[in-house]
Amino acid sequence: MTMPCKAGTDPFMQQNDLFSNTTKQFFDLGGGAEILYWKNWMGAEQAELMRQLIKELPWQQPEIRVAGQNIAIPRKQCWYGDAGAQMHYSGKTFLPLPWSPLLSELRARVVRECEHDFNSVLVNFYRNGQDSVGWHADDEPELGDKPSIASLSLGAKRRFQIKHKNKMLDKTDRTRLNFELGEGDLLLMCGSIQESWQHSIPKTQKLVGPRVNLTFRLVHKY
Ligand SMILES: O=C(O)CCC(=O)C(=O)O
Ligand SMILES: [Mn+2]
Repeated sequence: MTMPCKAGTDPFMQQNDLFSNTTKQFFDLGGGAEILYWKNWMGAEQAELMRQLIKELPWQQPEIRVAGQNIAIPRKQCWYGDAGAQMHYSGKTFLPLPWSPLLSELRARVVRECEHDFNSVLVNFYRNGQDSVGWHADDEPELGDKPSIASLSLGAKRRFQIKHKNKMLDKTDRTRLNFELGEGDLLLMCGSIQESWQHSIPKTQKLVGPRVNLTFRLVHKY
């Protein structure tokens, strides 16, 4: 069953909250692929939250196998979740760390806002412009059909690019979108987006500060 970003969301709605800087926008990418985007979802507290996460999380830089070689991923990361919410990618299994009070509270806030359930979070730490994540879709089998994934970005703004998997379609403007994500922005990907689109955070030569991104996911246990 296709799970829309939010039942009854008007595709053209743009809603400004008078009491905060948050702006909410809905993007219908066609074919059932959807994005909900809350710019400035989190206020000034986001900077302190990022500092705390950078200081307290047990960051790792795992190696993955690319073209027959072991290569360290170009960023640091941690995986937290309910017991059994394991992730597999690039031939590796990642066991979740148990929720810390801070991450657990953050999950509750994201679940409430997105109206979707999440039992795990992948936390990525981009130290500078040379850290990145290549083109990919979050389409691991344990995420099930049409997974909803909520992405919270703290710290420096970085370009989040999305493109259609169909290379012919990708040649037209309509099938590429960029978001500058950081400083407390929240973005929810849902519907068929992981089937037909890919996303990435490219490296940049610009001098950029640290950024922490948290992608909340619902892992189906086997
Ligand atoms: O850092 C981001 O905004 C994206 C991270 C991402 O795509 C992932 O962890 O799968
Ligand atoms: Mn991703």
